[in-house]
Amino acid sequence: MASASRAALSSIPLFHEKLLKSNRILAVCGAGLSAASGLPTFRGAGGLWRNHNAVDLASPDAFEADPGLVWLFYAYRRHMALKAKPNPAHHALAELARKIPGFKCLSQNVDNLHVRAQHPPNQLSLLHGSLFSLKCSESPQCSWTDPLNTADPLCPALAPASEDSVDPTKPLPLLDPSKPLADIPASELPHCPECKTGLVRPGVVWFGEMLDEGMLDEIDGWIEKEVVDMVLVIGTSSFVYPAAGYAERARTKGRTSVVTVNLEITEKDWGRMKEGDFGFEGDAAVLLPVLLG
Ligand code: BV8
Repeated sequence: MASASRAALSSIPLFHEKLLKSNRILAVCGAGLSAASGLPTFRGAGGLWRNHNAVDLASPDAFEADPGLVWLFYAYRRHMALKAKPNPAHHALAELARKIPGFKCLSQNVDNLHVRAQHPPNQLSLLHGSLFSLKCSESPQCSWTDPLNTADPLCPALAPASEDSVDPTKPLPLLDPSKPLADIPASELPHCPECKTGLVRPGVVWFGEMLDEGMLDEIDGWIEKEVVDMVLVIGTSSFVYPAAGYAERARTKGRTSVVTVNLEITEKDWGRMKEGDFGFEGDAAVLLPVLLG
């Protein structure tokens, strides 16, 4: 099938026309949304953390094998996210939610920046949890959680992850792969205050872990309830499932516009777009206020 013309696919006036007629909009957001806030993405340059692939550290096995290393990785990301600020893209999405009750935002990001941009909570689903929620690693046997913990550092042993470099243009000392990382014994990591035996872990969804079933059912129900007029796919490589599957799941042939907002849109991406879809290449923090404003 001939792909739609590039001019139509990237036309802001045509996009605005469709937006005006849209009552049910779904957004699927990824790390690119927070790039302008200074937070590294997973597969871009930021994909590596001290020669470790971020994806390898985000797993129960990695935590089991070396909880100290995984906690340093998360303590570093907590520290960076606390220093970061929501950018105009987060605010544009929050503004859209206030304007359109039928707008629902799904985010893969765990940096809490949507919440800090005052995104209406009933129109936001954090698919992969949050860096700032804590839970017991013995869950579900132990139900202890701390929904919002912003301690930085979380404990003395993790202080190296909160040390800023004297020269702000230099990476954190912790990131210097030439500097060996101190081995942190589990005894120096926070333990569950309820069961006393389990280690505290970040309240994020790791690879190989189920997402919250109640949240998944609620999203499925929302998609199936009525036609979705528009799906905004913002700053994501659409690599991780089930998040990556929502755009096509929500598409009703001939009715739903899938709108890609990404720093890089490849020829393959353009070729996959259908009549009525849109593609806008650039920084989400620059594009979203123009598109949604
Ligand atoms: C699940 C939280 C059911 C933690 C994350 C084997 C066993 C089990 C499951 C699987 C398996 N094989 C495959 C799977 C499924 C697996 C999966 O998808 N794997 C991938 C690697 C193929 N999924 C799961 O495991 C999920 N659970 O399926 O449960 C199950 C359970 C057991 C057994 C069977 C099935 C759980 C996945 C959740 C993992 N947790 N995060 C943490 O953050 O540390 S994932 C994490 O990585 C993010 O949350 C996000 O989802 C993903 C990174 O993707 P992006 O956000 O898109 O970021 P990326 O860097 O890739 O791309 C950035 C994009 O932005 C780029 O396109 C770039 O061009 C663009 N960009 C950059 N700058 C800008 C920009 N765009 C605009 N403006 C800019 N300025």
